[in-house]
Amino acid sequence: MRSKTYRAKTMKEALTRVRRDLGGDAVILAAREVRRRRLFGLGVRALVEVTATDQMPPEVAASGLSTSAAPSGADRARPEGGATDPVPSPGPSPALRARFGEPLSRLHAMVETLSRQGRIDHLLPDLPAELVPIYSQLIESDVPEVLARRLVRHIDESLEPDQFDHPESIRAALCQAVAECIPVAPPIQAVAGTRRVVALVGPTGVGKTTTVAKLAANFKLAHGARVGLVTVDTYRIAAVEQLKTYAEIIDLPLAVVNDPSEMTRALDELGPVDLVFIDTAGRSPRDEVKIRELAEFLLQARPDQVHLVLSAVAGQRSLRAAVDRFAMVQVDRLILTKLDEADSLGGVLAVLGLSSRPVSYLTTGQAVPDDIEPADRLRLARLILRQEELA
Ligand SMILES: Nc1nc2c(ncn2[C@@H]2O[C@H](COP(=O)(O)OP(=O)(O)O)[C@@H](O)[C@H]2O)c(=O)[nH]1
Ligand SMILES: [Mg+2]
Repeated sequence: MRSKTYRAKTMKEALTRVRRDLGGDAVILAAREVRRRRLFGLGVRALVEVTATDQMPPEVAASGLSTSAAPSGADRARPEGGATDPVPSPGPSPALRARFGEPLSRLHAMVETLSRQGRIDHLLPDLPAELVPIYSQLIESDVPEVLARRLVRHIDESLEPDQFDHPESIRAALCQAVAECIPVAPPIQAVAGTRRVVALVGPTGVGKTTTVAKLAANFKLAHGARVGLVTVDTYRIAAVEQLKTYAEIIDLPLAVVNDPSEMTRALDELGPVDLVFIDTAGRSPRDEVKIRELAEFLLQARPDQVHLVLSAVAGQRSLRAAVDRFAMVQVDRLILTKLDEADSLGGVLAVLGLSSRPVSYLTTGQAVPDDIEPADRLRLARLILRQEELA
């Protein structure tokens, strides 16, 4: 048994779609006129909304409005032979179960569906049935409720009535709506003969050093750019060693800066390079003093771009904390790491709205230099919605 809501410009059109979809025995559960504000406030459009089900137990069907003009309400039909059936005691007889078992279980399923729908109706009155699974999918992907509601409302307003019949149109509209929430930036440009300085900042362990290595290797090997590295990650000896190892493998000059006053000299010592990547120490978003210290280093380096590195594995709360605290450093872009490890990406979507900075790169594994790609809003939207797997 299926129950669906249809929207059309006229009642005739709605009933035609009900019959075509659910068959001649379809029963109308509700019909009403809905007024929808058009996008960008371009007036109001009136639509007819009809909720119908394809079949019902006879006694329930008789209380509804059927497209095949079944009697309603008072004219309640008895189930065939119902008057002569003995009243079972204490439980239903096998004969009775055989007769009513299936309609009753269907009725039960319908009540379940309506009750689930009821919960969503409470939050989203007027949401067409076709969009209920979309809302559920967003919630399951950890998209915050407020954002999920905004997205389904947007889809509801932007779809034409006949598109509600096509799940692929709904999926495409959802993907588009999510993609529109994701600002992206073009990849870093290396211009021969002009020194560009790019710094990566972010909490500890999110993948800054690995991402610097991926970017540096790609720019040198794939684009033939002259690349230099600077590390201010001097809190942990191992962290400097980590970048040194990459610098040796990729064959790049590396400067270690222990104090902001050494920055200008260190940059000059790299020689004629087109791109400098600055790797920084991971700062706990709670550690305001260290983030100020980081700001000092960056003030001296005068980077062309600062990318805040965020791990997709982090919970929404820590992502928000990182965005808030690193706002003290002038962040221009976001890099999302560890997409391969994240169970869901809905939290990332919420944080993108909060930060309003565009995403520059996505990283998808530990392999240097392969597991990195320039951010693509449709790809990220499909990943968030699980319409696509990481290759
Ligand atoms: N699965 C996965 N692991 C990553 C990714 N990027 C970095 N890592 C791993 O995360 C760990 C911390 O990375 P690191 O670059 O040292 O982080 P940092 O402290 O921010 O510099 C290392 O084990 C990396 O291999 C990624 O995209 N996916
Ligand atoms: Mg590091």
